Amino acid sequence: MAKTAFITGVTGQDGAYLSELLFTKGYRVFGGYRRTSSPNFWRLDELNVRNDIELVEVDILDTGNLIRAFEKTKPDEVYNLAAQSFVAVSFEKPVLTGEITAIGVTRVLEAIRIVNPKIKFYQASSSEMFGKVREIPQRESTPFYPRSPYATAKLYGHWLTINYRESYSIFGCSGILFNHESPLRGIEFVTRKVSDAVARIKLGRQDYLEIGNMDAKRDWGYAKEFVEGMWLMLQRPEPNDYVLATNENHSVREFIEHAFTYTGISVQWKGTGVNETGVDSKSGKTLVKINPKFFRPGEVDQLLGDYTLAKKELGWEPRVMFKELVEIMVQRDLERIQRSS
Ligand code: NAP
Ligand code: F7E
Repeated sequence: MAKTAFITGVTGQDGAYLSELLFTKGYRVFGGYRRTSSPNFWRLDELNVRNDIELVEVDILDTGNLIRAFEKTKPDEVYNLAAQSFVAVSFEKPVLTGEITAIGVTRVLEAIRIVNPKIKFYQASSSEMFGKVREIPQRESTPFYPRSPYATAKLYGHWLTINYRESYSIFGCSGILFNHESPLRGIEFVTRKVSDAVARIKLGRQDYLEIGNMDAKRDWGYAKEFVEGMWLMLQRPEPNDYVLATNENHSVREFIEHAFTYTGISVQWKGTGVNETGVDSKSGKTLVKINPKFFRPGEVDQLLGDYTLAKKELGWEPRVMFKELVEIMVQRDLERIQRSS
């Protein structure tokens, strides 16, 4: 019989790709989305999955709401992707971030425990939990050192998943996912902000890009592949926690350089600190400026993941690496912007 999955946060980047993946595996997919005056289904439309998902209004701030949703839909698997996921906003809204990203996990796990403790559970943990990194590269056993209210909230959800596994035998897996990006990434995250701005600059719709700390390094992978790892975790005989990463890291600066290079523009860096600019090496036109408003009170300087365990136990490994990822994103933004003219 076909399996049933419930995805919280189905309107987000990963929710869209995970739905698409689960349909290829014959699942019935219930998608939890929160009520707003104008729900945002653009990602589901881009992947053409909106009509196949059975959409259910669910807010992870409300336990009763979750209990009723699981009672009605009777899922075999729950993927908890809902979160206030933007690190910068977590410094502005630390309490709300805690309510959604940390306590939200308790609400989902309690609903599972009450409705049917045999439901398999995936928790979207994050490489941000490694923060001020204690070892390089980071693996499942690396000690955590969160550097933001977001990372601290994720750490709570991570340990709670382990706690419910040990206390109530709930099949709970925590995926410690390093940054994963795609053309469906929210525009506020640095990769998509850059791919969109570079495409606009190339097409003459924007003059320059304003950016924060260009020296931060991230291990950036492709979201479409990372959701495969989420599903694989729930198919194992025993639950466990896994790092998913590419084991390569690059700076924000490199991301910008390669994005411009892909469009045929070569960037040259001039000046230092907040006065640094990126200029078009042919025309001398300023293309990149630093704006300190994008600096964070606490920064994660570098992340690099070791996915050995996922490769060994799940047979998962990344295929799309840095340069191809940048190109996929810039290309899609060029097409989008051209279409919208
Ligand atoms: P995303 O695009 O920001 O999506 C987050 C989702 O959560 C959206 O659907 C959002 O709904 C929903 N949401 C927020 N508050 C909610 C609430 N109170 N009740 C119900 N739904 C709520 O994030 P993503 O990139 O797909 O990431 C998926 C998950 O993985 C998140 O938990 C994120 O923290 C985690 N994660 C992401 C990465 C990454 O690199 N992408 C890495 C590690 C972990 P709206 O559309 O209504 O805002
Ligand atoms: O920042 C720097 C910024 O916001 C990456 C989330 O999915 O991945 C994501 O968190 C880096 C940081 O992602 C700008 O300071 C410079 O060092 O794209 P980001 P993130 O903070 O790494 C993890 C794994 C998650 O779990 C999160 O949910 O880029 N940066 N200039 C900038 N960042 C942004 N957003 N905007 C800038 O202008």
